Amino acid sequence: MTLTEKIIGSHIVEGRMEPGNTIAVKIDQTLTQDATGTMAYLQFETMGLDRVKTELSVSYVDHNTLQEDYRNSDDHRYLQTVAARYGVWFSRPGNGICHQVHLERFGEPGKTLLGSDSHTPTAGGLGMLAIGAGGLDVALAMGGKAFRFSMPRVTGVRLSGALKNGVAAKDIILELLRRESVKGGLAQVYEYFGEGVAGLSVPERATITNMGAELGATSSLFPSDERTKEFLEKRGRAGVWRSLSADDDAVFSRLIDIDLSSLRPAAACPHSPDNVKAVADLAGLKVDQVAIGSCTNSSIEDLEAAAEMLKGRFVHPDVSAALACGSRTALLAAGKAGILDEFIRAGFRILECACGPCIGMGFAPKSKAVSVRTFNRNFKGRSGSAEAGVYLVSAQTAAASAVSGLLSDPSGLCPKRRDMGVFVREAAKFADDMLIPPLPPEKALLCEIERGPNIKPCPVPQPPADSFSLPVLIKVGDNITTDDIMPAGAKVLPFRSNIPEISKFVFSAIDSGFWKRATEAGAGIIVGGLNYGQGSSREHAALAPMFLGVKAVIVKSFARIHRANLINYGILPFVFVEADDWNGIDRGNTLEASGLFAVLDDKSSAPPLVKVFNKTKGAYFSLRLDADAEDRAVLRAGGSILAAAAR
Ligand code: MIC
Ligand code: SF4
Repeated sequence: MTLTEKIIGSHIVEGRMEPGNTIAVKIDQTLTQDATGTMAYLQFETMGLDRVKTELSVSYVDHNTLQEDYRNSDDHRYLQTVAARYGVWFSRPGNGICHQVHLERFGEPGKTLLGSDSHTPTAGGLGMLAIGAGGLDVALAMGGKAFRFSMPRVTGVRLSGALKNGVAAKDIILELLRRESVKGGLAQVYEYFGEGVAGLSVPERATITNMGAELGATSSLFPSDERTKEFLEKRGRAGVWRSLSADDDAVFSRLIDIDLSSLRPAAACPHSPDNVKAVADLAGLKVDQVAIGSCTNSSIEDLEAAAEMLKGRFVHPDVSAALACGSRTALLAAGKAGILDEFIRAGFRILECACGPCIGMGFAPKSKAVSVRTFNRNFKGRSGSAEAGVYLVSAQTAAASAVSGLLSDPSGLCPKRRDMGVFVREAAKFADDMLIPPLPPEKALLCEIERGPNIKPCPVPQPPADSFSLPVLIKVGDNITTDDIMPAGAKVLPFRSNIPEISKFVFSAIDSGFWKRATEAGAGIIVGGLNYGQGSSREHAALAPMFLGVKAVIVKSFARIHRANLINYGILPFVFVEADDWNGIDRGNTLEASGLFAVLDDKSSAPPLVKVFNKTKGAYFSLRLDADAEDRAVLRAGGSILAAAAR
């Protein structure tokens, strides 16, 4: 068996482990962050339970930390009090980015983790099956419901050889993105094995599993071995270690070979993580900004690699450079090891331990800037500056570029690495100081939940009608991200717990007329291409369109989490039977269909296709509802909240 099959096999409660089959697995742990967490806990509250039913649930505050007025602070207070009320750990603002802290403090080999953030698979670096989902699915998991998803195919990635000087784990995942593209991993788990694995530390493995999200994968997984044990021991958690790996005769659905010694430093160029080129081929590009951090590359090992490159040098006068550490523990360790001194001395700006620039919460680049970042996403406009181009690189490449002022290949320039063990052990002693543990049940029951005025109830969709005659509100192409649908950044994030307000920003970055058009029409349809809704797990990309009256989304294919979010909020997810039919539809066309109840009520594995009439063009085309029988029952009820209430 593959390791994926072993972990799923030990948690499966429904379905058969055959690729494409819907399965349900027991969830041991959940995580939420503040930008998705408020909605998740509002939904959890409606379930009427006294306490979460997982082994462990953690609420992190790491995204909305600018606090330019009361709104983010109100959300944080809500999150802290709701955590106290329902038996959830609370990670205070400043403690770090959810994925980094979870890896260091809570991750356990062999367990399952569901998180309301697409980079939850970071914990796969520890041999944990970790999956990203919408907030509502995480709320349901906190309530003890098994998580339903399509059994993924398991793609084996065999690593051989060792990385050369200057080449980092980031370059491994960038190589995979170059080969596979942002949709190459749909419906798959990437499982890493082979002699090259032992040479990678857990934080290096976590960089790779983190960016598996950019491949569109369901998850990514490394074995749990001696390096895993070493990682846990340094953090005083050796007790949770167990040895885990695929069997020698495991059968993978596909095999990818990567010879680590053949890799060179790489960069994902604007505006997609799969637009990967060798740094050497881009060398000399003038750099305006450098940012080191994010949940991808901000472990103590990353900071040490960068600091070694900075020794005796200074940030180039034309470059603005910043460090946002992934966790307070890593920052403390960096302080003890003299690494922080090096960053400060070299002229880096020190930001707080949070997502920060990765999601456009400050440190936006200048117009038309070349911004070099150790992050995982470089979608247009995500940095906060629509005209800036973001290059995704390793910490070594970022540091070398910060001092030279030009995109620089660090090959052969990286000094010998120091062992950070003693500093990590020291810092780990303080790891729990910014974590508030769950209260005992009798005390938790007495906790009052605080709700600020910006926290509005989650809107509930209308049950569907049997037919529709609706205008196409927008037509978009392939690989549309949830950042395109529902932008983030400092202006929009404060409204994550206020759907009426946030809905004004739907598609605003790519079509400023959308909100007005949708509001005037009152209801409508979205038409898109391949891999629609890739990227973030934010359910706001379904919730806000639902609030504006979007009844159906018709595309060539969906990204996994977004399709699930659409179903949760009662929006019909259709795919074209003939992809070319996309060409025949224009914005403003009226599309008509009937007999929807018969499709939704059909219990067979493949219900009938839906025939659609394009009234404007006088043409017919066929659609398939991308929903299995249980999804169809949810859609018939008008989404997961109404479906749960009806049970
Ligand atoms: C992201 O990296 O895009 C985010 C912000 O972390 C999102 C979650 C969100 O939109 O709140 C994600 O990756 O799921
Ligand atoms: Fe935060 Fe960026 Fe990681 Fe998302 S990708 S969790 S915004 S650091």
